[in-house]
Amino acid sequence: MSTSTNQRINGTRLWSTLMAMAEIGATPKGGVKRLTLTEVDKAGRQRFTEWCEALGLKVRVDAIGNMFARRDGRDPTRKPVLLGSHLDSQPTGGKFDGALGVIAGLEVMRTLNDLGITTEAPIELVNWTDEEGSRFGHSLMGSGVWAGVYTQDKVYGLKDLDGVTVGEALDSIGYKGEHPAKPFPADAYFELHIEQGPFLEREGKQIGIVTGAQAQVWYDAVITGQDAHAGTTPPSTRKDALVAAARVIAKVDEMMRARGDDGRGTVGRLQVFPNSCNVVPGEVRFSIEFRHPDGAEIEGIAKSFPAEVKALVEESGCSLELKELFVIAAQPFDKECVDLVRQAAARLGYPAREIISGAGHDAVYVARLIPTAMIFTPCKDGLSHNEAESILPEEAEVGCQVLFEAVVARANR
Ligand code: HGY
Ligand code: MN
Ligand code: MN
Ligand code: MN
Repeated sequence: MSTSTNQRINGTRLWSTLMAMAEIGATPKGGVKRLTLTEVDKAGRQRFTEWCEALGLKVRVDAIGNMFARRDGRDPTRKPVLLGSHLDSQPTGGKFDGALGVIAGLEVMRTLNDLGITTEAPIELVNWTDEEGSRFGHSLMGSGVWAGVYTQDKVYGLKDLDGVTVGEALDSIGYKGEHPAKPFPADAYFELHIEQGPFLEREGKQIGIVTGAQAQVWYDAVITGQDAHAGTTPPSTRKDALVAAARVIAKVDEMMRARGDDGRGTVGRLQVFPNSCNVVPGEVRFSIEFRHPDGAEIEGIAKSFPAEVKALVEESGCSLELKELFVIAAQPFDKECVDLVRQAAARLGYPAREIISGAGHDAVYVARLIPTAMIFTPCKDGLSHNEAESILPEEAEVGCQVLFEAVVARANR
């Protein structure tokens, strides 16, 4: 039984639930701060659990805090179709990055209940732990452990800037679940997400048929120079770690621009020590990340960048420790699942276009194990990882309707 287009999700309910989630960690500038594994994240998780259990979904939590809310199907031997995203946010995040995919998944479950539909295969709604990576420095953490990219022990030991480990944080909010954080048999995964870029809005498209995601490499850098008196230390004897870092930052920007419109190079986090006005900084710790749709570009950077940047830092009389945190290969999504998204958008008459994701998503790691596809909706001015992130209620509704059609078609095939 495939879904006919008269089975409509409830856009008003979807929007009010999105706004209810946005109240958890709401910031004065209209965004959210739901940093992973904090009390605010816990509040979002608890609200999510209440909503799922009110629908009769069975919620389980794995050892890394990933949450799975299961709706049984007619045939218990069928592998579940997964859908979802993440509820954690950036420190100055928007209301919709991640939350749209989780709350739209909830709306799919609510609509199936309203219509009294039991799909052939079970369906599981997922809230992945720490997609953003902004607290512990590893993005796609929960899906990465589930997909076997990271070991649970390695992730438990990751520390935030206050020295709190992931393991401690999971314990502190009571979300170190008893289920093993590893893959279980699943049929497919669908993730609805805002595009976080300008192309759908610019071209007047309502749906992005996401065919894959670009490659990335992330580094942690520590430059060591020498603390010195700002007034008495002449240029010839300075070992200024911040000047050396500035040269590295300029090089990252130059490497990005050398790759044209597809180039991406960012230093997003930087700490200066001792961070005192009249001390030449002796140490700087910062993040570096590069991305590109062509995996070979990232492989090239990963090969050549460490030696080039080491020489640059040494010219400033400082030393560099550069730690490659991870490389994410360019990830194509599953053709059959992508076609389900394409057919749903066409059936519903929504203008759509194929697109490669510039952002990383949990779907990137999940796609390594099971057939996966993503659905994008436009967002205003392509802005995200910014409190001003915004979408229209009808954009959320259109994305959710396509998600509903694709998931139900897959679960009933
Ligand atoms: O960085 C990313 O792409 C993700 O949105 N955290
Ligand atoms: Mn996201
Ligand atoms: Mn994000
Ligand atoms: Mn993301």
